[in-house]
Amino acid sequence: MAVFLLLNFVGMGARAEDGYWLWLRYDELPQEMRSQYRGQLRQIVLETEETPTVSVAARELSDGLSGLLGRNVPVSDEGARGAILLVTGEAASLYDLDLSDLGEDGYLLRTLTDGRRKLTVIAANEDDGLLYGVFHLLRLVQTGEDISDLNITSVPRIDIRVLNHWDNLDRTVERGYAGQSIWDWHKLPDYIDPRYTDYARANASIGINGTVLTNVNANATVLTPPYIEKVAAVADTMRPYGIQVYLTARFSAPIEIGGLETADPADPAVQAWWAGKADEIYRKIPDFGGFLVKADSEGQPGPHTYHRTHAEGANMLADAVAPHGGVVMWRAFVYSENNPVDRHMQAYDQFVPLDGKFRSNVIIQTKNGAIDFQPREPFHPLFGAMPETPLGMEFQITKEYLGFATHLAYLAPMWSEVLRADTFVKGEGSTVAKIIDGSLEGHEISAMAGVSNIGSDRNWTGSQFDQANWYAFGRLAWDPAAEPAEIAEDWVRMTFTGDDGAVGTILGMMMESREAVVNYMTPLGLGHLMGTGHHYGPAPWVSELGRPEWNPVYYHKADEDGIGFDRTKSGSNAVAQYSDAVAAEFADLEAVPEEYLLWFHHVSWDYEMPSGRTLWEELVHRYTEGVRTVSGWRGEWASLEGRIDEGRYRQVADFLRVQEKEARWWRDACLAYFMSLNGLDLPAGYAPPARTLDEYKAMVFPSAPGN
Ligand code: GCV
Repeated sequence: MAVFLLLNFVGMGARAEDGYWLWLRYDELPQEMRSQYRGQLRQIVLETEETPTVSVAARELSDGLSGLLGRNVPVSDEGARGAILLVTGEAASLYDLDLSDLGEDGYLLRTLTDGRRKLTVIAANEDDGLLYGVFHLLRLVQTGEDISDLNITSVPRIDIRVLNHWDNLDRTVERGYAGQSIWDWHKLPDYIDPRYTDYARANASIGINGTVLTNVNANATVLTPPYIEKVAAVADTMRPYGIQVYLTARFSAPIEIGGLETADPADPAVQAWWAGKADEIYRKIPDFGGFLVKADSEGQPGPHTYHRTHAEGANMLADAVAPHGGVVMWRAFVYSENNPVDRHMQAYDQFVPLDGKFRSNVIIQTKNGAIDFQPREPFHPLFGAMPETPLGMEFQITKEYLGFATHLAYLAPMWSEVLRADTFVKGEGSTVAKIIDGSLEGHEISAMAGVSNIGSDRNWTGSQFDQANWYAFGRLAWDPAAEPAEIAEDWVRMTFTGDDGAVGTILGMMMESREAVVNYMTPLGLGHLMGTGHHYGPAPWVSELGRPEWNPVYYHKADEDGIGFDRTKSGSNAVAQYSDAVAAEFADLEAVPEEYLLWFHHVSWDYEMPSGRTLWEELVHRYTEGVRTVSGWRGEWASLEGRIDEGRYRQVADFLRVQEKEARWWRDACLAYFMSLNGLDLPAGYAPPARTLDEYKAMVFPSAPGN
């Protein structure tokens, strides 16, 4: 019985290896790693006013280092040997530190020698910068880096680094695969789940400074007084960690909860209602960030009902929050069932004419691609097409289209691919990253949003590996030029193990993973072949849904002769929405990058690919490669048994088995379907689909998660 209780306690306990502690585990480092820090990192000295954020920073540093080094690293009064100084403002001049380029969130990490004393200094203009510097130092120690001669300056490229929770007030999460929403609205504001603090810690550790608590498919109830109290309680918990709270604003709220008959943004009563609502929110939450809005999109209300533009709608809300320093993030994810134009082109068509018409505190939040978070999409043509308007990036961390929680797909390479893409709008080097960070056009505000993958599952994200996507989002929002492999390596070392061999194996799997998913789901520029509604599994045959662009056949356009969406002049001409240089590349069948081939071209099955294979053979090859890669990981992961704690080892092993099964299902179902159209055989040596097309078509998943 005693043994059972003990085991049970360990299983449930705070330090059990179940993924709860994310990359902030702070377990004692092996002796050979610890020894290099001897003489350094002995105590923490505050050369700054002790605010709530500074207390958090000091506690985090003390707890973290004490755990990692296996000895107490206290906060003490005076800087003896081995001190870590937390320095802000005036005190920096004592050490000859120049903080002038650090802005609000940047920091310096320096090693200084003062007589016989070796000091490690973390300096910043503001407390939040100190906190970020603390987490950077902790990361260096966690990953065993040499810190004997630090000279690091780090300043975020993006101002607003924000998670978007698509969380509903009843705790369901749209496109959530990690259990219920962590926001327990029913018990707020009286019960503050300790998890909120751990959430805040994790976000602060990667530089995230904002959170939108509610779904963009919004519920006006969150703007009523009782809910504002609840939001204020969450904001109070987030504040010491430098995290501002934002809400989604339902455009029709003045009617639904305000008793007005209209939500027309030109109506003075509507404007007054929103201004009053903003005042009410800011009275309770003085640092409220502002509103995120999905309007006139997928059934959400918006200004079009009143024949007003997105700019008129956004500006009304912007005016309401402007006196308080708030912003409006207005989404560009719009398309209409009544518009026969290629869905790819509709956001550009609606927004480009509005360039220059938005208030200065409006950011147009734009998904990375023009369709919807597919495993691979070319960058959205809006990037570079609205020079007068700050454009924010929206990435999806939750893997709605990349295998939900069970598939390993490390997303930083995908995000990086988009951030590094060159729009050529101002000549070579006009990257998407420079548009987002405001440097290309000189904008004052910048934002990057990640649709959260967080839920109340013990491991937060539904799988161990999906934590890496949350982690990488924060690191890329801070520095869009950061290397995905370096981010991944830090994460692996902090999360799983510092054993170099194991790190190499895991890193290899992660870095292959996104491409593997592309291969077994949507190779060569295919997209949106997923099951209806829930988007689980393959359904390329679906053709009868009400709106044309809800049907996979709309996207692949496969028939007897060929496959792919012609977006050149002979088709929708979506390529024309890109700059001339990019349009010329995408429009040219010979020049278009292979990975976007079928995104922009309808190509015959016997088209000869650079590999020498026909298009059909290449497609079969890619689908098969995708499955083969996943099968390979199972063996690689098995080689880590005993080197990774049992709980997490087992869960990953099981999930890889699921992924292999589902990758095969994707391959087989897609190939069976395409063969039914083109009548071609599989090339020699490739296994036939395991089941008939009818069997794949008959599979239904009415209860798939996240829908
Ligand atoms: C929140 C896709 C998703 C929807 C999501 C929408 C959006 O269509 O499937 O669940 O709605 O994008 O981004 O608004």
